[in-house]
Amino acid sequence: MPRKTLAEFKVEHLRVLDENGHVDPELEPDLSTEQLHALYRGMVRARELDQRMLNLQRQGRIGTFGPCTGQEAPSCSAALAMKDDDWFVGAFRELGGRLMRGEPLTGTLFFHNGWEEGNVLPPEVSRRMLPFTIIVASQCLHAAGVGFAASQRGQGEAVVCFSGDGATSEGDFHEGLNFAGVWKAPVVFVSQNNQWAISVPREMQTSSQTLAQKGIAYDMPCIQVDGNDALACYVAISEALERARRGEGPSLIEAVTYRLLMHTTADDPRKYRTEDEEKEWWQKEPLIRFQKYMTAKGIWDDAKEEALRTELRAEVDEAVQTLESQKPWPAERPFDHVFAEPHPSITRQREEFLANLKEEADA
Ligand SMILES: Cc1ncc(C[n+]2csc(CCOP(=O)(O)OP(=O)(O)O)c2C)c(N)n1
Ligand SMILES: [Mg+2]
Repeated sequence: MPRKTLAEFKVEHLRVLDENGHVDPELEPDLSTEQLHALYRGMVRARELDQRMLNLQRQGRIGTFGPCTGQEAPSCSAALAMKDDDWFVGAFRELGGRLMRGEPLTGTLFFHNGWEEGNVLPPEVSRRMLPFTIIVASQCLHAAGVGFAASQRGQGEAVVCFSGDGATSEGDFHEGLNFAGVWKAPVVFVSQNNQWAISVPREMQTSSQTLAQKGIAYDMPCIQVDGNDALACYVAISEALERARRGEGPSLIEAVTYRLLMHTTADDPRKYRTEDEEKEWWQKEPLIRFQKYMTAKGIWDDAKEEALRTELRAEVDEAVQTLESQKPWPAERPFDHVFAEPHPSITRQREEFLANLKEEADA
């Protein structure tokens, strides 16, 4: 019997804007000036808040958080491509997209100050967004379920789910993709390959040539994009959303990017990577190339940049003031949010925690 080839696969890479902001006109999406401005504004807004949060954390004014600097493009592009009724399922490095979908600046400030309430969207935000997920890759399971439910309702909702490169080595990632595939759930999985899972480099935690190809196992279309190119991210996510809405099931997009800062403010990247590597990636970061692209198109200039930065800094100032004008926070408050109903184990832990606090105060 001759051997037969049953299937062959290829993985494409997509880039629309190069590092200098030059666009490939064949691939350029048809976005209005208003949309391009909104996308850039979303990315700069995340960068401004991220930088301020880093300063606040260093001054002891907020708790630990994971900066998103350098990774603004994938989630902001997704927010631009999504409809209001779609579901945004993030991990913990999608600040830009969350803000573009209406989360207030105070949300992340409260949350990273230990106030779980920061995760609750105010009633006027109608766009759908699941809370922050710290448990690596667990959101892929939620996304598959949300997508399945959406397909049962049949109202054309889709889901965009973010995870990291490290997440692709977790069981939850594979289980989520597997069932999304079986159910033909309308889910766009975006894997933000920022090269690092804390101190573990991408090549030490998976031998796959690309992360995109992990979708092939679940029979879903997959593509690798330049994740610092907001236009490539937008094109790939839009195509995958259209496919999802047509009932053709999930897709996997690998967005190649870089975590320019520390994993979280509790981490020191100097211990495991070189400054040269970081410098190289600062040359490729997403904001500068987008600004150059808009400038070449004649829709951006220094005055607009200055005005945008001034406006956003004032907005961030105001959010920080709101955070800092809150009344003192009861230290045991996080126990309120573990379960909807009181639970004996949580009640016991709360009591133990309060007893320890009292002991420390009396000491
Ligand atoms: C299930 C689980 N294991 C371990 C951790 C600790 N942890 C938090 S983030 C992280 C690395 C995640 O790497 P990646 O998926 O690449 O996302 P990135 O932080 O780079 O955005 C780890 C191991 C966790 N939160 N959850
Ligand atoms: Mg990573």
